[in-house]
Formats: sequence, structure tokens, C-alpha cells
Amino acid sequence: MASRSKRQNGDQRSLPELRIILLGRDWLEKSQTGNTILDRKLFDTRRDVEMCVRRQSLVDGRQVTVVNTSDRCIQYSVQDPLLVHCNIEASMSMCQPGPHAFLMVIPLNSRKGREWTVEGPLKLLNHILWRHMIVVFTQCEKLRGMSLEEHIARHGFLQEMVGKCGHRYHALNTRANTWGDDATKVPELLRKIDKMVAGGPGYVVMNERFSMAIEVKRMAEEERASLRRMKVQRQRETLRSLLRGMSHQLSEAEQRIMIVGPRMVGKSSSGNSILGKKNFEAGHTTSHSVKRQGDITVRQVTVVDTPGWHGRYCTEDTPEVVRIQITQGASLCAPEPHVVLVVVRVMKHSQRQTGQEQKKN
Ligand SMILES: Nc1nc2c(ncn2[C@@H]2O[C@H](COP(=O)(O)OP(=O)(O)OP(=O)(O)O)[C@@H](O)[C@H]2O)c(=O)[nH]1
Ligand SMILES: [Mg+2]
Repeated sequence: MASRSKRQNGDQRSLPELRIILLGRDWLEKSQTGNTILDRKLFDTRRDVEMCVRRQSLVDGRQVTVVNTSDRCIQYSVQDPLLVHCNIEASMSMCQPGPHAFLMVIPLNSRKGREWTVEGPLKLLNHILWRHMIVVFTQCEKLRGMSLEEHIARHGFLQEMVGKCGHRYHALNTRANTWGDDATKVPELLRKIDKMVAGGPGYVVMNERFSMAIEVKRMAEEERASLRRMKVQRQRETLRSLLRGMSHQLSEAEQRIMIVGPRMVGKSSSGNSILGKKNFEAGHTTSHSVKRQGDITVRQVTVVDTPGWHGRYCTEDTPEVVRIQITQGASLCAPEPHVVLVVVRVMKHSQRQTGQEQKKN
């Protein structure tokens, strides 16, 4: 490292700090690229990790930060563009205030990287990222006399990738014997990064939208959320007007509502919605019938929440202790409830599970 510092002192650019994010399918290659750039063995090359890793070092007298991303960042991105966004965002958050360069590391011996071009993400990442991207080819000794340009010309996906990067690419030797050996071609790579940054808009900032597809997806999600909010609002209004209608019809000063239904369908939550307060412990199993009161319009409303019955209907499957509690719920509405609300879940369990699984993925 010292030898390189001496050599490069006269050549140093004005950038005080350099922040780099490594992309690519091959963990080992990326880690070795990171170590080569930082001139020290800071990334663990023995194992892949499924998260972003940041390492820093002084290179040629300037602070260089390198963030390595998980291989999955790309693998999964093909199926789920949202993951590109999350992974890129995660790596960028480790590179504050923003990365100067993305290096797409592609070892010469494999066709890895193809999925970045042919199968989708090439289109997903927006132009801002591509403007800061340089393709880094490693293992170039495998060219066996062929020039790198010839190799690129032979592979359409590499041509496409390099083209997307404004024809910025670099052959890096990650296996040079000595750290700081100029054979690594690190100084040349840093000069290429400096040139790219100098000719462009500096570093990429966090709040940029990284992908057109992500943006479209986000808008669709927002629309769905807004529809859901409107639906809930309509349901609430219907419920309120029902209650108001009932208040006009009934002469009693008090209105008594008993809530029953299967387990975990939202009985306690419904009671809270009616009274407009967190009177019942939603989210926890209700084991005893509970009576709570509140004022809605000019009427006092009593709501009795009951434990859920087992199965679809209140049959023998329901333990006796629960059935007794439900019966006692009715007596809490003495002399009798004006209305018994049976709460059911609209979404079937299987649908809910599928939804949750999708969410998890
Ligand atoms: N998505 C969704 N979740 C709800 C709704 N209502 C309630 N929940 C959730 O479903 C879970 C159960 O709600 P509760 O109100 O405790 O259901 P419960 O019927 O009283 O449950 P038990 O007393 O155990 O029988 C909670 O995590 C609620 O947040 C709803 O309308 N939509
Ligand atoms: Mg409950």
C-alpha cells in the first residue's frame, strides 16, 4: 500500500473520499475486488453472507469505503423488483451520503452477470445507477491471448451491459501477489471512477427513485391501500348509520350489543370500533365475557364481548367453559341484548396464509 501511495501522490484528484458499492453474482470475486481496491484483506473471502458488508481503508491517502452486497441482491431481483430496491437501498444506507460508483464485478470464467442484462434488472435499475456504474472484469488471465474487447464483442449480454454503463469497464487483477502491486490496476480503476464522477452528477443520493418498475409498483400499492382505506371508511359509516337508525327506533336510553362469533375473527376489535375506544383487548384471546360502555350520539351503548366459539358454529366442539361464558355474555346485556352481532372473517384462512407467505417472500 505504501508503495502505491508514493506512486500516486502526484496523481491525486480532488475527491477527498471515495464510496463504492460492489454488485455482482460472485461473492468471492466481489470480496477479492474489495480487498484489492482497499489494499488490505478486509472482506472475508471464506464465506458468503446474506447482507451488505462495509469496509474502509486509506488508499493513496484518501478514505475509500467499499460496500459489498449479497449475491442474492441479484438472484432474487429477477423475480421481485422490490428486492432490488431494498438491497440497493440497504447498500446505499451504508455509504452515506451516497456512493460515487457501482462496480459490477464479472469474473471472466463465468456467464454470471447475464441475468443483469437479459432477464430483467438491466431494465429495472434506472439511469441514475447506470450513470455511476463501471463493469469490472476479473480473472482476465483466462482470456488466453484474446483481448478483453474481443471477449465482450463475443457476448451480447456483456456488450449490452458495457453499453449501459457508457462503455466504462476495467480489467482488475484481484490475484496479484503483493498488495499494492500496480499489476492490480487499482490506480487506473480509481482514475476511471474519478473521471466518471467528475463528468457526472457526483454521488448518488438516497432519496432518488432507483427503478421505474419499483415506482409503478409503489404507486399500485398506494392505490390499493387507498381503496382499502375507503372501504373501511364506508364500512364504518354503514355501521354508524345502522346504529343511528337503531337509536331512532328504540325507545330505551341504552342500547345493548352482544358480540359473538368464532375465535380470532375480530370480535374484540369490532367492539372497540363501535365504542371508538380500546375497551377490549384485541389481539389477545378473550376468555371471559366483558361488558364495556360508551356514549354514541345521545345514547349510552353497552357492548359485551364474548370468547370465540370453536369451529364455524357454536357446537359441541366448543368447550363447555367457553359456552358458559358466551351465555353469561347474554346476561351482561340484561334484560336482553337489542342486537347480537355475529362477526365472521371474510377472507378464508388459506387466502390469508397465501397473502402472508407472499409478504414474507
Ligand atoms: N386484517 C384485519 N385484521 C383484523 C381485523 N379485525 C381484527 N383484526 C386482527 O385480528 C386479530 C384478532 O382480533 P381480535 O379482535 O382480538 O379477535 P377476537 O375475535 O376478539 O379474538 P378472540 O378473542 O381470540 O376470539 C388481531 O390481531 C386484530 O388486529 C380486520 O378487520 N382486518
Ligand atoms: Mg376477543
